Amino acid sequence: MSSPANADARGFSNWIANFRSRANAAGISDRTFNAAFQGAQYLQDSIDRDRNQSEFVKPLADYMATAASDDRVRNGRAMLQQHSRLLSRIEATYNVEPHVVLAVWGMESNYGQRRGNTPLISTLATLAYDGRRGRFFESQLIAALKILQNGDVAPRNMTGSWAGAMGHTQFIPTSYEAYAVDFTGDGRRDIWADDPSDALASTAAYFRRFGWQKGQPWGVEVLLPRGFDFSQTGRSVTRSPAAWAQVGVGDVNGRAVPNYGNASLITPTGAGGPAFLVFRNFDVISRYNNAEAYIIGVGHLGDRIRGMDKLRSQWPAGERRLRRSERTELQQRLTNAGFSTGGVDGQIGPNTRAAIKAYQASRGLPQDGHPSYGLLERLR
Ligand SMILES: [Ca+2]
Repeated sequence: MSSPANADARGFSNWIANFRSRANAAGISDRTFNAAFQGAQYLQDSIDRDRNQSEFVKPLADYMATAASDDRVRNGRAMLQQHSRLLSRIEATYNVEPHVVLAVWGMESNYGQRRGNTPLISTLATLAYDGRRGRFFESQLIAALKILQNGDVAPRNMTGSWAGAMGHTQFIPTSYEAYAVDFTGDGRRDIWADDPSDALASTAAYFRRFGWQKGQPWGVEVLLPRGFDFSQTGRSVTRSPAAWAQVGVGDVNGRAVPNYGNASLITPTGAGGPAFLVFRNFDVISRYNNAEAYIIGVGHLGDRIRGMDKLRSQWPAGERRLRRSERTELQQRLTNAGFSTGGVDGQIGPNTRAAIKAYQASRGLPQDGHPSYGLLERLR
């Protein structure tokens, strides 16, 4: 009898043979296809990691300690010196400041040290074959084949993460297709090379495309007055900084936040922990990765690189985020208790936050709308 692993490998070969006609239909030549799939392998590791990804529940305190560690800030400042000419040219071209580009670079690959060395075609083909998110990964695989066909990179140099993110700033192939640029002028958009020029310019191009506002912050840390009404928090409420100042929301020095446009007040760990007024550039970073922790990580790392202080408030220690099964349970229990979350899908969106706030109001709790473990226990 063959082992499950062998069965997977055999199924994988069959899948590649069937995929060829779909690739051809998308404009991929047999020549490109053969070169790309030479030596392609089924990568069990990518499957294992993909299945575990949704269980990423590290406390925000730990996540942020890594995202903007002293080492990463120091290295970012060194990179600012080392690549100052390149970063100035990128800023002049795309209106995105050096510290922003550096923060993405630092978060995505630790300034190019972890670009990912897994063969990309094998990774994407494995994840497309596996099927959990097969359609998504097949579209990424087609885009990757187009990149090879275009001659931007040789098959042996086309590597990436276990999930198919590529190069210094971890573009997925469809984003590369749409936004990568050739900043060095050699005719190739090479985000894999040791030289980070094309990768960093591509990131700036991406940010500009989604509306980056040069000279504006992503967000500003604020302090909240005693007895603050937390029902005003969350992305669904926007006001001018002056209006926020009227309800006692000011920066860490007690001053009104300058008018950078309308802002929402977010409290990522609920009533206990840092609070931020966030602006349009927060949304721009979210187009790169929509996880709130990631957006704040990039924003804060950039601020540190450009010389700003650490956050004034501490992230609460040890409060882990809810697993998917727990988020689903929370939604079910809220709905059962008469606070409809507008569906039970494990995704914490505006409807779930509104339901949490309504539940908190009914129990006399601070209405921070935060899906904490304590809240789940209270509902059990
Ligand atoms: Ca180039």
